[in-house]
Amino acid sequence: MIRSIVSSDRLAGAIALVLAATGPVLAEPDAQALFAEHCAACHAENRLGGTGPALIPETLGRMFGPALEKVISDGRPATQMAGFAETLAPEQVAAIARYLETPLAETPRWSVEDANASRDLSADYKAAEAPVFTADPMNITLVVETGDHHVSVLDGDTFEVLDRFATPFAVHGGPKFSPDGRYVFVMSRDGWVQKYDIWSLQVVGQVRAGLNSRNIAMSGDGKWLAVANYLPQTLTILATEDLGVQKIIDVTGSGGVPSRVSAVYQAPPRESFVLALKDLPQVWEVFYGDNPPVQGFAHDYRMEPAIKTTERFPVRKIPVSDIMDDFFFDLSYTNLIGASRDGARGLVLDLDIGKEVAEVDLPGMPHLGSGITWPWNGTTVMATPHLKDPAISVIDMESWKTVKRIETLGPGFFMRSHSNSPYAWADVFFGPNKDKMHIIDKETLEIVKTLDPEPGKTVAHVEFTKDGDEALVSIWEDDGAVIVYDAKTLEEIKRLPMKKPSGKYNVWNKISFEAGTSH
Ligand code: DHE
Repeated sequence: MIRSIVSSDRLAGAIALVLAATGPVLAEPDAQALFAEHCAACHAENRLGGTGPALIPETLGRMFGPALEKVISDGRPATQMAGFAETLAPEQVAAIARYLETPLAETPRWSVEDANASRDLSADYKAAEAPVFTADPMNITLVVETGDHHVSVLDGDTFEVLDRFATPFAVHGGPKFSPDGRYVFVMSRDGWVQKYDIWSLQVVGQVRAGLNSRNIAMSGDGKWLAVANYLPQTLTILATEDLGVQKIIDVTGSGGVPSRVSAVYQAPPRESFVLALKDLPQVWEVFYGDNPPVQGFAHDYRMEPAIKTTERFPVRKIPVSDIMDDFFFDLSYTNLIGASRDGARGLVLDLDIGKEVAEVDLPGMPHLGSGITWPWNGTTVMATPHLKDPAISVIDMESWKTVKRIETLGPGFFMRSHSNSPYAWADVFFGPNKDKMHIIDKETLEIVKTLDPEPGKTVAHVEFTKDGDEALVSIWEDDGAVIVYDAKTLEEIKRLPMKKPSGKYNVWNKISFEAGTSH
């Protein structure tokens, strides 16, 4: 009896050995084990990221299927991601890709302690007493290069690259400057917030504020940075001084329903951050000032719970008739326009009284975050592109009526202008005319010129220099460029090679809340 057990054990062992030797042929690849062996050292066993980015559907964005398999096989140029084509069979690569596309079983937590433990302040950083360059610090322009995850720091007069620093993986949204323009903060989709000292041209440090984040907003006093998160469903408040986590606010409605935060916006005159929520018909306002304005606001709000003055970062919850996304604020930060969930209209919310006061006709999924304003015919107009409509809507901000719909060569993503420029620039991000850039006369509301800087290549996003004399345009390709145009003659002045340059951000235009740029 004993003999037979031993011999059957031996048999099982022999079968196991044969299976192991011929594994890829006889059995389905064990994706989890492959991940643990080849990927977890950088991306963490739980896939939430380590030195490499988080690998979960929420952070992979549009990198699915063959695109994901290609990165696993070939690696990513100019990053630490090596290719595994030599080590892994194609079916093993495919199995890992499917595993990465699978949502996590449980929503992970990210506590104040977790976030603070991730904080990494550079030991080499030494704050300079004054800018270490002769360029005008107010005319520095940053270029986010998503091709190899870097930011280039440009002298806005000579367009010389003063520095180029590595960022966390996949930066999204506009970097936010301290009110004096000295420091800038950038955020990656997997929740890392990096602080950079422009005067010293050095990275100060970074902290992981969330696991899957949307964007950041700077408080008017420069003390706090708010981070909007999808995962977990929270708002993280960081101290800008040392990147320490001050508070993580759970975003839940009545009945405990959690909501992702689509975006957080700064509202300096209100001393608040305003939150767009993805899953709740509410707009949240989080006050950071020392005296939250309870008295002035108390009469008409259906607040839940009531603001307590002793609480740090108290929350006001404003119920709205529909889920609202992608906000645009008037210059006084009293009214906000949000896109309705059906992408067909804009809702105007008066933040002072906490009520919707108008509806704006905005079919075709407006991209309000790119909206800009300018004075026109005795009123102020706001112009926004549409992600699903080849048109730009121009809205009167007093009557909230559409003044004009400007037909374009395709749906656009970004718009920009400058108070010293007679023109508004609008890209055509989607479709066959993605290589075009429209120039709109701000008075006649007509397209006066369409630029075609590099046929066949995506041309997008514009930023002006401090005085508005030049406009910088991205050739949004891996081997792309930033083209500098004379903003008056519309002639090309210079072409700077860049790796998939996306957004560009001029210090002065951002900290002075220039009307021609998004905030
Ligand atoms: Fe963005 C800004 C949301 C896809 C590049 N994008 C923003 C902002 C929001 C937003 C709310 C304003 C935040 C801020 O600057 O503080 N973006 C969204 C989406 O919901 C959307 C459609 C889907 C998503 O996957 O998140 C989306 N965005 C994209 C892209 O695919 C873009 C083109 C490439 C990328 O890098 O992901 C892109 N978004 C940008 C850029 C800005 C931005 C460059 C900053 C523009 C600026 O001038 O301030």
